[in-house]
Amino acid sequence: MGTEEADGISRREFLKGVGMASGAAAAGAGALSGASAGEAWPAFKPPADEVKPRLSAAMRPQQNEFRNVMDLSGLWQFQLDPKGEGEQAGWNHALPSPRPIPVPASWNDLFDDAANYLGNGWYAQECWVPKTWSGQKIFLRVYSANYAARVWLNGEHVGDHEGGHLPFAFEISGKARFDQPNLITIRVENLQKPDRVPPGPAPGHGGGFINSYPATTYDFFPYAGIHRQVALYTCPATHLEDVTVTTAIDGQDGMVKVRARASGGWSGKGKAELAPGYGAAAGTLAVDMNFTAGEASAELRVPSARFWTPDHPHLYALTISLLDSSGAIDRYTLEVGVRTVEVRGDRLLLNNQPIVLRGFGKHEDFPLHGKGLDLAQLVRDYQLLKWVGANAYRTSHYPYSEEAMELADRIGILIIDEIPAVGLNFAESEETIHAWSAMAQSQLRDLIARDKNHPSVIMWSVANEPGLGSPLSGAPHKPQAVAAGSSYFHTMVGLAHQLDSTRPVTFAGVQGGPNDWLGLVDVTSINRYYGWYTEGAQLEAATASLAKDLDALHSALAKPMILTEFGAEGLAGWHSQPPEMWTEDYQAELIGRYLEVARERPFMAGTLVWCFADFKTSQSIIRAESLNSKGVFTRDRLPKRAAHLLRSRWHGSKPEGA
Ligand code: GCB
Repeated sequence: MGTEEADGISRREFLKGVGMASGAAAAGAGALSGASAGEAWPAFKPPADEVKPRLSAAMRPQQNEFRNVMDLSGLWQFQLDPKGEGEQAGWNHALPSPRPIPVPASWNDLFDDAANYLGNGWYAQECWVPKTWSGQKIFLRVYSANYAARVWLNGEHVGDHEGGHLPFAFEISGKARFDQPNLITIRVENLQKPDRVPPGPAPGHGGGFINSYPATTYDFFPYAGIHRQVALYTCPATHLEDVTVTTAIDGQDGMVKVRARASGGWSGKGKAELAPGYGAAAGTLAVDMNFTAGEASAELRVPSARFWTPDHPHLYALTISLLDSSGAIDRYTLEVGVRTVEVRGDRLLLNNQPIVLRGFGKHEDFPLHGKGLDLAQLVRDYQLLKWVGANAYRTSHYPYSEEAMELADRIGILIIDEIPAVGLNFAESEETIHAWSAMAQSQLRDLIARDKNHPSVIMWSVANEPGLGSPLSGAPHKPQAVAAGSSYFHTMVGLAHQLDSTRPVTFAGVQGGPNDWLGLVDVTSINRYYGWYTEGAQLEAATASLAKDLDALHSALAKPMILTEFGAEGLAGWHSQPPEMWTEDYQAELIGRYLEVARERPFMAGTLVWCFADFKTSQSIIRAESLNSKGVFTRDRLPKRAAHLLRSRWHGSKPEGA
């Protein structure tokens, strides 16, 4: 749930508010408050870094005959800096008393003194750069560091980045040495700052999410550290800086449209080749490209194309080459799925057919690794998604790894791809909201730049449960806060459409939140907890409220609708008959009833259970074992009763079946 404590509301008021809220949200559904986008609210400016083109961090490094990648995953040196003295004391040259740490991994589960630590953590690693790389452009890429990083090479500052979950890169050509090892130092800082996205609790409201410790505005543990790989990579002096692929369907044929950008405004010849399957020799279909002032585009017609669907996730291999008189000078290959996504009336269409998303909200979360990339866990999770009959999930509440996206393309999972805008409360000060908007716009640009070519990505989500204070209290919405949120969504949805006209945009709305904001997106996504946070133990009343709420929203907004969250805590091994709250039986019963309400409504384009697996949270009075136990799998991925129920409902359902 939302940001009650951040809004200065005590636990007692929160619980009272929840009690008062029975049916309040349902009764309010359908009523637009009248505050329109931007009303009484100054328009948001783009962040300052938008004026310069983004560095090629978005293009995932790859190894081929022109490009190199050196993955620096492994044991690094590590030191906490609770006094914040490292920079002044010259730790960028050497850590005074380091211990070993794996990269990637969160630091929290590894060292007792780092468990709840908020502050700076320093990483250091030495590496050789091969002489054969001289003359090429060399970059240092950090695939994700939560939540801010400062980077040095051989003691020299090379760049800063704020925000977790997305890659960033700095050019180090001319700085890397070839005759001795290079020292990379990265200072990671995980403070919960109120003006960041995601924000920490506002000053004076230190309790965070229901007095959680460490205090957060959101309901997951603030794992920190270098969460994904660190790599050095190269590009030739003239190289591809960006490739955008969009696809269309023309009868039986697929159309693959490619736009590419070469560095330095380069002009010359290029080639786009499409091979029938990943790993097949290139060259089955080819078209010439002409780069002028760095830009080129091309279109390939794929006769009798195999269209990408979750059941048949067929991928083609697209290779773009830059050519000079001697032949190729750079090359980049990516997997392409030919498919279309469209919102038509109140239906969501994939390849012109209605599609219903069946799946979950997830987390990147696992014991010991925390939010650190764990490929074994990723593969297992996707096996379990298939086992349970899911075809989709939302990357709640931040972007997941590039491998997660790649695997979703390959095995056929649809993704609602979300920026880390969780815990935003539009009753905060104007200054804070402007800071959020700038950071969220930047994150949206980075996310779309990184993930735009994945067929698995079906829509962008620009926030989770933006709030106005205490959403369930039934208190009237403050018009100024509604207007601030409307302006935020107006800006974010407009930006997403401008950057990618091929996918719908949404956000996951909180129960009791204003409908004005939902009116600004393409697909109505709502999180609902009737039967848990409201009308607990009363499943008849809960499902009646749900049905009323869905119908009212549909008649007000007339768009496809997705339940992006619903669920109940199910403590593994707890049972009761009749089903009582906190048992596996109650969890399964509630989920089953929600699915029935959704199935009766053709405008329902998806049911995403909250959530896939139990996950770690900060400590608080509502999270036993510091876990949110709404997973249908345990944290170590064992199925609860709800998982079996979902498997029996979802397996073999038709694409349009809930
Ligand atoms: C929500 C949030 C999610 C929480 C969930 C809960 O609405 O979006 O982050 O974990 O509720 O279980 O309270």
